Amino acid sequence: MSPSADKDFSFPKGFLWGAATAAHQIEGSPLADGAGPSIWTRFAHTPGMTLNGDTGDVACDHYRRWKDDVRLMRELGLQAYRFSVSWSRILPEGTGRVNQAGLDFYSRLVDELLANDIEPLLTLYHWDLPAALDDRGGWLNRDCADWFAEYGRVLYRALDGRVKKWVTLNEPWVVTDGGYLHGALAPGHRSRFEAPIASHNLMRAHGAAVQAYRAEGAHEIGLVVNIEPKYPASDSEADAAATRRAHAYMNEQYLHPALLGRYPPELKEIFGDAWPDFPEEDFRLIVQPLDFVGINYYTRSVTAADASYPLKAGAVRQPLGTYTETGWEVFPQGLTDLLLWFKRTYGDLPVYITENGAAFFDPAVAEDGRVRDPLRIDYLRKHLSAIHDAIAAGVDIRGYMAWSLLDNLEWSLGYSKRFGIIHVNYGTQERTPKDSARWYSGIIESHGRGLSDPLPY
Ligand code: PNW
Repeated sequence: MSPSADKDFSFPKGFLWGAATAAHQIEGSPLADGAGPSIWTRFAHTPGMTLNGDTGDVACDHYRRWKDDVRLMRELGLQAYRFSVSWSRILPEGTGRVNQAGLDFYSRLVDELLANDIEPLLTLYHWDLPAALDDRGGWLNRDCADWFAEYGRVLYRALDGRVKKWVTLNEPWVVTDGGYLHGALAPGHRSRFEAPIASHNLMRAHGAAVQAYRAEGAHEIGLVVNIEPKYPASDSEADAAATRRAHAYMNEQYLHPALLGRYPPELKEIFGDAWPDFPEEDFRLIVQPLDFVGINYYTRSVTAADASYPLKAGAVRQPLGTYTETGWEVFPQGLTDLLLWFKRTYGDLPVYITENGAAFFDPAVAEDGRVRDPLRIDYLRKHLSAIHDAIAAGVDIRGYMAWSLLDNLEWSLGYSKRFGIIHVNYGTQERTPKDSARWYSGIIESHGRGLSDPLPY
């Protein structure tokens, strides 16, 4: 479980070591060069929606500093970089007219990555829907499947020769739970009735984009989900049932339709009269063969029944647990458990860990130029060890992307949470690799063997 000196940390040949970001969280300049607004630009500019009114207008200024950022990746020895494309830079109205300048930005970025031997993993949708499409109902409109496939096609045609790993959606669960059920994320709706419709349409859009890829593309495409194991808080019947529901809601709601062509029965129980009977033919669109699944892992939850709130059973705080700045328990064993569950349930599909990391309180850049973040090193090390355990148990894991390359905009929490392995000074935009980045760089260089070395502090 925990890294230890006597363990042989060999990782499969070709295992890819990288880091991840998302467009809205790092780019800034959201309306530059003919881009249209996204729902996140609107949301952040609505009073009260984000902490301190923080917006993505500047973020990490990556839109202008991309070349320096690729140089930093190279200096750290990253082999892969997962990023997302902002849909409304490519199609300012969401469909129709293509904005060449937007396409050029990503095309240059991809060229620069390849010139530095860094493999691009491109995510089509990391939450920044074009505002023009939200005006047409956004993910509540069934046409979104066609809109998304059209957008995908533009990118496949422009980049598939150079980008070989594609992701349709990042975390449909967060899009729906945050955007349509609880309203903490754009577009900020709160409706038990909208949530299942948005979820279902996201999955139809995923299916349509994969279908379009098979016609245009020659490499690999997959789906990225955030999942976390649910453990019952006690051995009571009620907690067991709540745990089953929580598991279906977060872990099976998207993987079941995408890989098995059906929803878990608990969803009807959870949503009650808000759960529609979806047309059978929709599942034929949704269940497309995938080349891989991306798993984003941050935490677990210990689940207790909560009669007043059946939609989201209460997560029980662990008195002896270690918690990150976002209030998530550090629980590496959960990642091994989850990966084994994935293999048992869905079979031998290749898996990438497409996000894993933690926000901790980091000290300022010290006089010697270092940012000492031992808790983050400990977090990454234990999770890499947990991944190694899953590989040893036969799960086909092909790579690991640390979240995140840079400190960045944590959505409605603004700039208050730092997940980066590289520190960003938001006043000067100066980047400083934290101790965790230097440590990770050594792990990459040793292809994981360095996990058994003593920690550098
Ligand atoms: C992911 N949850 O979001 C996103 O893909 C990133 O953009 C984000 O910055 C990162 O994790 C850190 O938050 C999540 O509540 C948000 O389970 C919420 C959850 C999971 C992932």
